[in-house]
Parts: sequence; structure tokens; C-alpha cells
Amino acid sequence: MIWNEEYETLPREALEALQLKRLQNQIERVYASVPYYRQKMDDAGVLPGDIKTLVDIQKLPFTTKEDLRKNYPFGLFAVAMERVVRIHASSGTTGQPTVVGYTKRDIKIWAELMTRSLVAAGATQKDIIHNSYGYGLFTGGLGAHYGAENLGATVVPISGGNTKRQIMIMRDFKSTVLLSTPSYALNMAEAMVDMGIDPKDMHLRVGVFGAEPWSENMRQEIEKKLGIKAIDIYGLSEIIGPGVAIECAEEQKGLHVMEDHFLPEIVDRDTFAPLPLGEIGELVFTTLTKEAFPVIRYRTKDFSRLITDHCSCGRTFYRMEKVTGRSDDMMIIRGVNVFPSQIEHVLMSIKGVEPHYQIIVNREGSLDTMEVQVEVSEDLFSDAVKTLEELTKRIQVEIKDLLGVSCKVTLVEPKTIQRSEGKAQRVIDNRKI
Ligand code: DLL
Repeated sequence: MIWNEEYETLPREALEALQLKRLQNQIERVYASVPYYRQKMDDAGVLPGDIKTLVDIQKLPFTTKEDLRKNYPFGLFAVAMERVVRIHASSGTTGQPTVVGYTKRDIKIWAELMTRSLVAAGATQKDIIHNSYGYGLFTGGLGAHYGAENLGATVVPISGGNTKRQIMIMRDFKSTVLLSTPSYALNMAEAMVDMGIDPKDMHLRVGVFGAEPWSENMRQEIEKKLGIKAIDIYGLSEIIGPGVAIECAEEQKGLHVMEDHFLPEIVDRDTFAPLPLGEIGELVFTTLTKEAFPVIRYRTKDFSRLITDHCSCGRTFYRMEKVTGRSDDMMIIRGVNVFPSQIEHVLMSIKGVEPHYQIIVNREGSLDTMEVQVEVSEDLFSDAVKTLEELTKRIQVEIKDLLGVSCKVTLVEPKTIQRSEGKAQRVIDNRKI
């Protein structure tokens, strides 16, 4: 199903004409109303009138998280505060929070994009939507909430945490759609079993999961454990929140970018030079319609590529490949680049291992050490020591083969790794303390 046929299936030519018109307006407005952007454009020697085609966007300077920090809290807002009706902010675990604002119109557009996303995932007005994304400064809870209400579905605004109560409510209210991070979905699946509830006896049909990277293997695990279809949703607060891109239920292969509101680019991860369509690099977004907090060429640090193939769902928006990691997540272990997603890939392909793991990095003298702690399944843990030894060895060898770096593997008892109620913390890097 498609929520907004008029825009979501626009022929590419008409879509690109619309994007150009919106881009030109946006740049003019930003130049006139945000001194910081005006200064950056002046420094780069580019004026709004220089944007004559979509490719001309490449003349504009990038915006980074650093720019947002420098302008903390409201320095990049493009409207007067009396027009701002909502503020959200990132968690700020890596420093100062980044603050974003919305006008009434921004909120309306965001709700529309979230509705489109839920419909692409297979939700309808008849659904009871259990929203476990955190409500508050995080964009997940309220962003999804407004989209679900706009769809006309019934929203259960439960937020994250208090897992047992969540499950009771989900069962008693006969919720059909689950919105949460993928790691929290797995946490809930496990808690259901602990409570003596077979997850398949719940009424859940679809899950819309995002806010953190998750592998294809993780998807299979969630689909199997909960007996649902698991759909990937992508977004970031700097651009709007959840609903920047969504997988369609038809293909579950790549996420359609809401291109009538956001212009995606892929740039080289080291040189930041624009890459041809289809190549993997860092995702960059420009907002085309945002009023309160427009952003120009925002470097997301997320890695993906754009897929231009025709999609059987009928949407004409290009798809972005599932994000498997961000440059921030990359660890350098004894000179080798390692992404947590690569380790997850190895772990999830091995039988007997549970999808709960943590990576601990230390520095001993001048040497980096990496330990992978992973839970093994209940029946295996009580098995002979020999089996456990073999399993440890196998994981070690597979990680070494894939990454070229050796690590210590520790198999831990079921339910010992801390469960997430939002975004999972996969890495503890003690070198940074
Ligand atoms: O996580 C918004 C969101 C809420 C998206 C709910 C989806 C569902 P931030 O807290 O600003 O916003 O974090 C944004 O999370 O740059 C990615 O690194 C990561 N991320 C978000 N969605 C996905 C996804 C929300 N589907 C950052 N796959 C982004 C992989 C994701 N990473």
C-alpha cells in the first residue's frame, strides 16, 4: 500500500524538477536567515543564485555535527523562536547534545512521512500500534506517535522500559504492530518466553525497527522469534527524526528515501568527493522543506549506497542500502579497522550463539586487545566443556579470517549481557576513558 500516491510514485523527471525548485527556495531562505550558513557560503564563494541544477549542490559546503555544536543550542534555527513549536535533542553521549527545532508545518510534514513509512511497512488504520520508542528529547517516540495517529491507527504510547508490563499490555490490548529498536525487540521476545508466553501467540504482525544498525541475520532472528515481518526504518534527528527512509513490505530490500523532502548524496568516506550513483560511501542529506531547522549537505557519518533499480512496490524514490555502520563506530584495533557489524555478522551465522554480545576493547601497554563476549544458548551451555571450547575456537577463527585481527572470545551464560531498552551499547572501549 502507498499512503501518498501523488508524491511517492512521481516520475523521476517530475520529482527532480520538484527537488530543484525546493532546493533553490531552501538555499535562498537559509542564506537570508541563518548568518552561519551565509558566512560559510560566502567563504566558499557561492551564492543562492548559483544553484541552477541539482548537481550544483556540490558547490555548497558540508555541514557537520561540529557545526551544530558550535551553534548550540539554537544558532542554526532559521525562524524566530515564537514559530518553533517543538525541540528535540540527541542524547549527547559523545559530547554536547545537538538541538533541533520544528515549526507547526515541520511537525505536519514529519507526521506525513512517518505515516508513509508505517503504510509502507504494511500498517493500516485498523492496527493497534505499540510504540516502544523512547518519548522525550529523542525523536523516536513522538515522531512515530504523530505518524501513527495521522494514519488513524490506535497508538499505545508506552515508551521504552518496564519490559514485563509492556508485554502484558501488548498481549491484553492485542497490539498488531510493534515499534522499537531491533535490540529491544529481541529483549522483549526473550522476556515473553521467560513469562511463559509464546511470542507467536501474541497478535503482532509487523515490527518497524530502527535507530541502530542491525544485520540481515538479526532480522531473521527477530522474524523467527516474534513470528512477524521486520521492517527497517531509518532517520536521524538532524534531518527530521524517524521517517527519512523506509523499507517497503514488498521487497524488504533497501529503504526508500523520502526524496521529495530530503536530497541524498553519497560521498567518499575519506575525501568527501561526490561518488557516482550506486557506490558505497558516507550518506549526506539536504533538507528541502524544513522551516525551523534546515540543514545543507549534512554529513551523517552513516555508510550506505543508493539503489536506483525499479521497485515492485511502485515507489519511484531511490532506495538506500541498509546502513551497517557509521564512521563513529569504527574501532582501530592494532591498526585494523573493525566495525561491530562485522563481528555481529560472524556471531549471527554460528549456531548455538545468541544475538546478545558485547565487544570490550582495552589497551595493555602499547597493545590493543579486543574481547568478544557472547551468550550461548541454554542447552549448549550445559553441554560438555569440549563443545564450548570448539565453539570458542570457531568464533575466534572466523573473526580472524574476516577481519584479520585476533581477539579473545568469552562465552557467557544466557542472560548475562545487559539488555537494551533503546539503542544497544555494543562496544565498551576502555581506551577512551
Ligand atoms: O535514531 C531516529 C530514529 C528513531 C530512527 C526511531 C529510526 C527509528 P538519532 O538518535 O539522531 O535519531 O540517531 C541517528 O542512528 O545517524 C544512524 O547512525 C542510526 N540509525 C538510525 N536508524 C538506523 C537504521 C534516530 N535503520 C543515527 N539502521 C543515525 C542503522 C540507524 N542505523
